[in-house]
Amino acid sequence: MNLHRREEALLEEKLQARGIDTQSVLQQLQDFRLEIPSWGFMDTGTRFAVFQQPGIPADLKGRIDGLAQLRERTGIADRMATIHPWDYQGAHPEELGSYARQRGLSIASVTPALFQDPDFMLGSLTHSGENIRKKAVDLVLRAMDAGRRAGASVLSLWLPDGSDYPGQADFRDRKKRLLDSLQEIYASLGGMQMLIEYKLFEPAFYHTDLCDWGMADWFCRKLGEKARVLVDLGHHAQGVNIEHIVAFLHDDNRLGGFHFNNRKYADDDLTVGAVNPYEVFLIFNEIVAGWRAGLRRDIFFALDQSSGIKPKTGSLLQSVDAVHRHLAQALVVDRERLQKARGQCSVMRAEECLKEAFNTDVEPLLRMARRAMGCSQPLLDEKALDDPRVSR
Ligand code: PSV
Ligand code: MN
Repeated sequence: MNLHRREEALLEEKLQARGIDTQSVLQQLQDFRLEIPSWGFMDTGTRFAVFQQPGIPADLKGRIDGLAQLRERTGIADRMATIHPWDYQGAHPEELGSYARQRGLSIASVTPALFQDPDFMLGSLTHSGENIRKKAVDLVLRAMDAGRRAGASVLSLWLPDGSDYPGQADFRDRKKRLLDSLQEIYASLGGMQMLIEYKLFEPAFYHTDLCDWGMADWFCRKLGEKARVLVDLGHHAQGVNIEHIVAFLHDDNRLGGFHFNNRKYADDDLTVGAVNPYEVFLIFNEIVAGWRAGLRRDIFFALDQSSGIKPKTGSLLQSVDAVHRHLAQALVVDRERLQKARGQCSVMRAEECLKEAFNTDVEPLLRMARRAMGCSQPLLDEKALDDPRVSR
């Protein structure tokens, strides 16, 4: 037996002792799918400068080629989150959709970029000017139309709306206007689903119209079943317990999707688990627990990152790997023992159950899952670390 096979057999034995069926874990690792943001392949930076990287794809087709490389190495990254108008300029959405499909990939969601037009400086869907608000609604409808024609089934909304100074905005009026705008958009959804993302601050620094999960959920409930909350890990205040929010929303059928990244201070879109891998594990632990309890499985998992200083494809690979890894760790939690420890009010035993899973080296499981998915390349080899758009 070579070293890899020995490691795999050993882990299988270890899991058996925890009452965990390796085959079922492997199946769940293969069934999992992760969406990649097209903007993860674009140049980015800070508000001080944009750093240009060589060989950045000029259009969505080039970004889809990048996605094909991710799928080849990870098996699970096979769908693209797109942004309108950036990804759709000068292109036929249908053609973009079939370009993806020919490669075994898909365009899964569309987000309207409501944050660049100077007309939206003081608000988009919340703006006090009827014309401007209509312009924002039209932009969302156009994005939705383009996305739908490309095959997307999800309208993912994030608003830059907020104010910078006390007195500037009438909170109540903006709330009403936002509901009106969203209702108009919701009425055109057809078969699509709507995800509503919240964010604590930025670009606005005093108030944000959708600043937390409670507000996002309030709008979703007013709209209807097709609207659910999207949790972006970078969009909370310091120290907020995101896994608690996740469990709370999931339990109520309101958890629609994720934007995975990592924050240290604010929405800095660091690669997943770069600073706090335990948090990602704890989030997946709640999701897996919810799934075991029969809660809905159709959650849209996506990355939301765009590294300014790491090579693009390599850093996306790191994040896909981290997401898959922490899911695997959550799948090997000994839930019976955890339940028992909680029943005994043994804080120590309960915590140790989670730490045991987090400290399990799940690399052999990931390797087996990727092998079964026909991945032909190692996930993070020297080429991926050096990047210049990787390739073999
Ligand atoms: C801005 O914070 C942001 O990263 C949001 O998280 C959106 O998901 C994304 O941009 C695309 O609009
Ligand atoms: Mn996001």
